[in-house]
Amino acid sequence: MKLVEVTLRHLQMEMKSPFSTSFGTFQTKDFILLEARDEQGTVGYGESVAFSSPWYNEETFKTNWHMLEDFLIPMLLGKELQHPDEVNQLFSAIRKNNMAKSTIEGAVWDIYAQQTNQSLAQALGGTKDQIDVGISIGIQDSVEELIEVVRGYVEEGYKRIKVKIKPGWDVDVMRRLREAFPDVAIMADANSAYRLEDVELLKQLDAFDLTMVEQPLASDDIIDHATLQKQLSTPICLDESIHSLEDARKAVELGSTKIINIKIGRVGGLTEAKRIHDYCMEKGIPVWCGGMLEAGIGRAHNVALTTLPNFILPGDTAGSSRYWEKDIITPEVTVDHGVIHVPQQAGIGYAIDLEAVEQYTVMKKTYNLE
Ligand code: OSB
Ligand code: MG
Repeated sequence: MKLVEVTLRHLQMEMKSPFSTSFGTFQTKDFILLEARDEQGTVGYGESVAFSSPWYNEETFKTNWHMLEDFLIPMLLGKELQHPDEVNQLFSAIRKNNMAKSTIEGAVWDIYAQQTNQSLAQALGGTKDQIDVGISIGIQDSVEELIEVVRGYVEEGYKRIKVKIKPGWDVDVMRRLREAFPDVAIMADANSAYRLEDVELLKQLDAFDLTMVEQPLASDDIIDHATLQKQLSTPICLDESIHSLEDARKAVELGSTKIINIKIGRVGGLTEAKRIHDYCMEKGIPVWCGGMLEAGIGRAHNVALTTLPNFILPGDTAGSSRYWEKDIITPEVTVDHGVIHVPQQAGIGYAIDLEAVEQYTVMKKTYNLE
């Protein structure tokens, strides 16, 4: 396989409803859709999960464009590859910028799966033909509204409800949610809104039988999380702190995390995501697939990754219609009683909807060999 042409598009899509976290609110999504063509004419797609502001991590839509245009695309154009894992190795010469790396690595995996006549799930070593999914719910204006929103998704069959918390929207919210839904799997995601000094407050969450609390402390921390975990009975799950297999190993060895949220973009691509999965499986650490409010291409990649056997807990990969009036793939990703049926065709198993893509395109640029 050898890439001969890459096109970057700036897509802009409006979310059906705003999504609020402890660090900010999302309404309009600006992101990069990457199309790569190899010398045999096979076309693969990748989606950047970087947001337009550096709130979740340091990357942005624009830093990803810069990294792709000035470094990553030139490194891959014309390069003969036997296997997508080689991309991870090649890119190790460039520090961080994991979401940018993942954007083009994902397209290479897509091409590889098509050319070896396997679904992306099979190409990754996936074993499931359906995956269990949960849903992540942003901070609402009132607890009453939150309960109504949760009720709707519980009725749709989502297998786990995650709610965002932040100081002032935490213990009381979780108490009332647990009272309203005594038997539902519920978890909380703080997106780094607390400090170790908040331990007494965080300990109060132990009363609500939460499946886990996600990333309570700083995004670059694995030391204080270990100290906190010793005082909590609720398992801690790290998200922002884990960028690589090495990060995962250190966090697990320190006891900073009992569960890991794997996001393909955050760890630099599917190859690294699979390595973290394999390591966690060996260590008895369950993993699940996180979400970045993806459009269809990123969502399809999440579906494929989640078919690996240690994705034991339901992920955040909800159906397309939870986010978008119209997604950029056909069919859209649909959830049936909390389950996504994994497509079996070669490649990602969802076709790009070029008409929708054109509609959302703000700008595009093509890069050729030579
Ligand atoms: O921390 O998992 C997160 C959305 C934006 C940024 C960070 C996170 C999230 C979510 C939503 O929780 C997951 C999704 O539905 O895609
Ligand atoms: Mg999170």
